[in-house]
Amino acid sequence: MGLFRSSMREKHERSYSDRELFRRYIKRLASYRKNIMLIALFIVIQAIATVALPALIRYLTNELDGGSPDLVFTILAAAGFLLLYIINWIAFSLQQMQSGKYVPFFLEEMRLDLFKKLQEQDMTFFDEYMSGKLNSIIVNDTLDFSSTAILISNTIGSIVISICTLGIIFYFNWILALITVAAIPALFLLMFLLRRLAKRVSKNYREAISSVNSAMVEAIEGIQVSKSFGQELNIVSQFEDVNQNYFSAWMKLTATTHFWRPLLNTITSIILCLVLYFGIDMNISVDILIMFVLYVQTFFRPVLQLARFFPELSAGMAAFERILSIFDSEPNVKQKRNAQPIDDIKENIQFKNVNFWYDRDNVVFEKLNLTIRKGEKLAIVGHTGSGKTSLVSLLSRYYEYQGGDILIDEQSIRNYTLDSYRKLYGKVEQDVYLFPGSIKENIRFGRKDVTDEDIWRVLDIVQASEFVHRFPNGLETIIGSRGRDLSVGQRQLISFARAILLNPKILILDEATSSVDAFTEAMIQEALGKMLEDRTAIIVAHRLSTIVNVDRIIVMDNGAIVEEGTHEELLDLQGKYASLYNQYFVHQTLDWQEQSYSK
Ligand code: M5T
Ligand code: MG
Repeated sequence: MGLFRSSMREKHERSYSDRELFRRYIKRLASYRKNIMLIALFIVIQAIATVALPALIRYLTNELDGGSPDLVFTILAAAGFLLLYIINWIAFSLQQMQSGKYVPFFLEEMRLDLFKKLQEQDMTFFDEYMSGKLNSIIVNDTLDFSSTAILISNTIGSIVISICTLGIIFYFNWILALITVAAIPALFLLMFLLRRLAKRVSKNYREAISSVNSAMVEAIEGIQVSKSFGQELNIVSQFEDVNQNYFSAWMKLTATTHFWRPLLNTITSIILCLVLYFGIDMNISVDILIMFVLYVQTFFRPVLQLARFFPELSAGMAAFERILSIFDSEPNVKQKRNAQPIDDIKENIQFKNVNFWYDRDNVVFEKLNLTIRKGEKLAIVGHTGSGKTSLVSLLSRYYEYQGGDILIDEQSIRNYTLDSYRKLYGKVEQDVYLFPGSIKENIRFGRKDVTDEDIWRVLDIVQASEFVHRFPNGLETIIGSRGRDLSVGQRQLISFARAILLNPKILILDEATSSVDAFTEAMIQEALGKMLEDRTAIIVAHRLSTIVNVDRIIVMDNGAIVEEGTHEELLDLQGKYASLYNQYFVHQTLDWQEQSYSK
């Protein structure tokens, strides 16, 4: 499957026993028991009206047999029919109305719960779940699962109809009644056995549709890369594979869930033939025989519904299993039960013998030690992949570390409430993400107490008010997803403003490697100077202009801090920093640029 192979990988998967699934299913439905009972009641009313019909027909046949009926009788009989149909119709409409109210509610509640659960997760979860798959669970699986929500009501209704019909036919002729029920045990056994197959094919189907979603999302995310490499056709053909896989999973699902329908109809027909044959053989009266034939049909309709219960439930459960796997994903990053709030840093931040890995096979930090004083401006430099982003991600509690501890004022950061802890930080990510919406909303980011003046003030601080003013709609300018309508530098300034608005005690900046033009560079530099005032700042630095101005630079190599000091001190060391400087940073000095232009 080439590029999309990983989108077809289902990690984080859990499986549940049928019992466990059913228990959780019932629990989920518990708060809707009133609706379920009401729907079942309307089904039962329909059932009674339906069950009464053959009896009425039998009565009529009996009367007609005796000679020409009088007018009153005919009118009464017609009225009886009409009444039964009207009752049926009203009960059916009420049942539909109830389902129409409750199923969307059920769906909405489940989607909301899932969405909340996603927000609780830390980054490990999002590294493992592709966004396409999550999208598929929240949109498709919940929709399919919610269709099982009325399964229970249908089943209750069906049980009641079957029992009523059974009682009536046994009352009239127990031999014919026995013939009628003879096939039932076999039918149920078949359906019970089918449930595993149904669950398996449904599960494959769900995985296939989620792969299509993931592939679609990844392909759109990567569209620029595909275009720049002229690989659009190649991507299409790889998508075709994923799509083909979905197609065959779908075919299997349809085949499994539908092949038994004609089978069940055949069984009903055979039973009908047998009832007719033995009925005639036993010489029973025509009216009873007609009634019996009608009751066999009335009886089998709910039985078919009941028999479908297992395969339908299993198919729904395949969706439910995926939904539960999200509900049951416990975030790794958790606050301790008696966690305390924190509102400022008094002394320092300490990394003590911190061990960390994303993946057990690739350890990022082993016994990492670092102390950052309050108010210090610290720069982290190092080759790509040396662990700079990982260090600040740990501090932001995106990931849980596996060994050692990170302390603020001698207290483990795990002892602080997550909410208050995260409020200490303002963070500008390496890969700036802006939401599709107005510039104002992106900076304000949900905070209600922020006025336009506040926003202009932070835009001033980060030197961005000028370009925002130039947009005809100013703060209300709508930017595309990921901020596509802005230049890279502009996006960065907006994300600076967003971070500064929070007035954080600690500012974390993961500079993007992409170089901006000299003018923006100067703007960012000036913005930075103001942003860092009176704060503790940790900057993953890619710009010379940033590193020369900080209090201390640490040099990372392969997950370890190998050197530290100021720019001059480190240059004098003639070690790792000096070589990094000569590789990266020297190109950014004015001297170097003047030299190279004059050549
Ligand atoms: C440090 C690995 C990566 C590297 C090491 C983000 C991330 C990193 N890694 C993972 O296995 N999974 C992940 O999700 O961790 O990576 P880093 O901290 O991102 O490095 P950096 O910030 O110094 O690099 P750069 O390129 O941003 O300058 O071995 O494989
Ligand atoms: Mg990085």
